[in-house]
Amino acid sequence: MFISKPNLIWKLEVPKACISNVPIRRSGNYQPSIWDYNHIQSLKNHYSDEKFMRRRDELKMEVKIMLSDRNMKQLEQLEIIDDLQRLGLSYHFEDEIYSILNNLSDKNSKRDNLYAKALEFRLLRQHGFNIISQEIFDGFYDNTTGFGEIHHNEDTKGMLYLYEASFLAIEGEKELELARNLTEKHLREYLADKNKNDMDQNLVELVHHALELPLHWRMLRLETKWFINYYKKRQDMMIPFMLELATLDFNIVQETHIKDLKYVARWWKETFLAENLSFARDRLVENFFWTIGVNFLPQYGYFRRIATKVNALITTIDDVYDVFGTLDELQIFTHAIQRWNVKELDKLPDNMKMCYYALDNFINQVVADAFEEQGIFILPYLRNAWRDLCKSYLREAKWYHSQYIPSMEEYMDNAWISISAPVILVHAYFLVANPVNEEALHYLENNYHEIIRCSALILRLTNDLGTSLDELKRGDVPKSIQCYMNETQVSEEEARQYIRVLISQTWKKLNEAHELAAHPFPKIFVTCAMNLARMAQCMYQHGDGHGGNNSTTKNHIMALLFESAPLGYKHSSAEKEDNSMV
Ligand code: 0FV
Ligand code: MN
Ligand code: MN
Ligand code: MN
Ligand code: MN
Repeated sequence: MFISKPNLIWKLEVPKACISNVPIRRSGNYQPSIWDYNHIQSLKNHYSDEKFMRRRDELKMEVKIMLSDRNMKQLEQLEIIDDLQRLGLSYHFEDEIYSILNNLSDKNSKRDNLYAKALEFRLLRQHGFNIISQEIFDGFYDNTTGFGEIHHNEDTKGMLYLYEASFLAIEGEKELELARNLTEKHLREYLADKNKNDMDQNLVELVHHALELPLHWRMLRLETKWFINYYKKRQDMMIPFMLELATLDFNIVQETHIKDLKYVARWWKETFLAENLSFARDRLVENFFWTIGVNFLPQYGYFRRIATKVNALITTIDDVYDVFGTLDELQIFTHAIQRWNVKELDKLPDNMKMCYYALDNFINQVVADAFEEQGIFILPYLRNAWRDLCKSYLREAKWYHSQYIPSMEEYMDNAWISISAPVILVHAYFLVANPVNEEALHYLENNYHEIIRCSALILRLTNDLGTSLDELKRGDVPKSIQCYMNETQVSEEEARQYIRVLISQTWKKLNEAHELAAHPFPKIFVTCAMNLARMAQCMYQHGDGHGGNNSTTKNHIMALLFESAPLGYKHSSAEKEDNSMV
């Protein structure tokens, strides 16, 4: 077989150190921010009025009454839970949902249709119930014919739900892997069907959406915005008060997000980092968008504010290493961070000093807040995470400057740290856990927990798929795709396919880590870690959604932050003023 030779595009010239003491620096070629500071600060509040809160409480009560109806069929209850989750409302009904699912799992249900089984399986797994896939699909799966029988029935809805359920698999669940392949094939054929016009258009749309990205990998808030619209069209299977609640709740929560955004935009302006480190990405709104993906819940405003600062500092310091610094400077900077010693900064350019100070000030403030709030001293944990990150950045810088191409293993070993997920999640832990747990601290220090590692791997691999071509053009270390090509002599497309397989496998490990992490981590932290992986899928699905000013991210940000969900005829006064940015 002919194996195409990899195209060694990453072997670019490394600029010679200096000419007359002025270092030659790379350029990130990053475009300025597309978001206007004054516009952000001028955004108006529409949903703070008491009447909206009162209406929301009434509607919540209606849902609670519905969920407690003992005459409702179990399948109907499951469908409502699924809808509540997709509508972004489940956080209001956690106790009710838990109690319904808990009663189910005791009963070891005997559902006779695939759709119902798959839905039940997905919901139970999502909520951490220990459920064995072989058992639940017993009767549909056969050791010799696999899921072959159902293919015959052309049960597309069942296929779709089994497809979505298959993403909850953990390693070694062979039948779910087969199920995924089989259902995906069926669903693709279904979409390719020429008689599409005669088909149920709502189902067509849902299948299309699922094949674009499975539900389990989706960023919840964008799914909510999409699903509200979809739900509206589902006339016969739509409960009007749930639609009204979802719409109203989306808009109320959006306003708390806007408040957080205004705050972080002011902070960012006051750091002057964008002006003084003009080579770096000025991506405050995008950095904030990540935090909504990780935790959108309205009561976690402090989380989003601090997490946005973390993201902004990461994005800037990553560019110091990848674009701006000479190897000498980066060594000095890294050393100063290792010892947390300002005196070592003397020889550095002023903007790198500023960067150090911005980081130091930021950490000190978070440490002071935590001390005031919980009486704990978290400085060592935060500093330690940044030390690890900077060390991994320096390692890549050394590879780049010596034109070294690491093996895949060597690369990955460093790359899950250099993608910054450990820094993000160590901070996240202290921002959501109250009180902190001694055992959890151990997994944040010298021995990152599996849930952090898996989330980090997905962030790294999706980032490499989305950003590596631009990175190589500007001059950067070979990323996973290139390391793999170099090691195995496969083509770029084959290497990309391999990375996609790795991502799928890592999701299975992440699903398993989700169970493992339930002790000692609080549920909200585990959710944040999973959501970081989901956010990565969202950001890098169509190229570099973070740094590249791409229109997908712009549209997503518009939909979540600057465009409200249209209410029906009620309360329309709140929508008169348009917040749109463009
Ligand atoms: C850097 O991107 C960057 F912004 C990261 C690490 C994405 C995730 C971070 C945030 C949530 C802010 P880039 O592709 O330049 O990262 P690498 O590690 O490939 O240089
Ligand atoms: Mn970079
Ligand atoms: Mn980097
Ligand atoms: Mn990258
Ligand atoms: Mn989309």
